[in-house]
Amino acid sequence: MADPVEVGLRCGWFSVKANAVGKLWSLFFVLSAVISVAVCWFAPDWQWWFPGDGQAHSTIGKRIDALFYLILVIVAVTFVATQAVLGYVLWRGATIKPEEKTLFSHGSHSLEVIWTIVPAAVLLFIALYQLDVWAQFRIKGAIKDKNGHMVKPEPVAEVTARQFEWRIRYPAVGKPLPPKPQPDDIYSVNELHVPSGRPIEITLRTDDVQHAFFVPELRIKQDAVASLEIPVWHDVLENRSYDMLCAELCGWGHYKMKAKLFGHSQEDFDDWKERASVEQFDDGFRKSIEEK
Ligand SMILES: [Cu+2]
Repeated sequence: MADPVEVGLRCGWFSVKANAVGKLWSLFFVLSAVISVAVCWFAPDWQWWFPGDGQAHSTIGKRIDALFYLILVIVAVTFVATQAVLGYVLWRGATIKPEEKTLFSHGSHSLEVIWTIVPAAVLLFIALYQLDVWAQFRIKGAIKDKNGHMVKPEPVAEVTARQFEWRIRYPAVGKPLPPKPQPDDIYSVNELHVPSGRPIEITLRTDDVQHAFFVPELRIKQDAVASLEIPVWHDVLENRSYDMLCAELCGWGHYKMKAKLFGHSQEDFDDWKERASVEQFDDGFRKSIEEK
């Protein structure tokens, strides 16, 4: 038969060890919440959040970022509260005295009602709150410019994805974008030029497999689906270039579909089109005749 003194000592040792492990877990859960919040707080300054300089460069992109931050705050508050309760319970369990009574619970009806209704209300709030952003992203009649005015986006180009490049068709200078190719259309490859400061529309197509038009800094992403012509609208708030990518694994050369989107002032856009048109239709012969 085991010596009762020895058994008592052994239980004491185990309970000291269990208490230490309990405290360790408690600190782990609390610290993980503290570290997560600290990282979230500083991440935008460290540019860990979003590509480029961390800012959205389109009106819809700014709204999408605002939604992201709203959801992040809701999730962060829930996470911190959960971790704090978990840490407290573990700490309390690890430091409870042998003479204290342990609390046994077989569930609480009120608590269950609360933690069902509160998340449902939060989800309903997010669903209703984001309706306006979704409408601007997907419903043409709801597009607003940077000043909040309803506008009709101007069709500027047809963007056709193909393995493995972007072919872009613009109308001739001074003409609207024709639905079908015309002899005087202007073409570019892997360079999309658009006027900045107002909503524009591109028609997205694919010649072969499924691709995805993605401009991370504008927060614009749209699949290009075979046999469909999909209108994509957005504005570009600055006159500069942005990475334009394919976000669908479309084949062995998918990595090559890295292109550029250029935002121009109206004047620079018109100049670019003029130059592109002259360059495209110059056969070298006509120019030499004109020079003589
Ligand atoms: Cu691709």
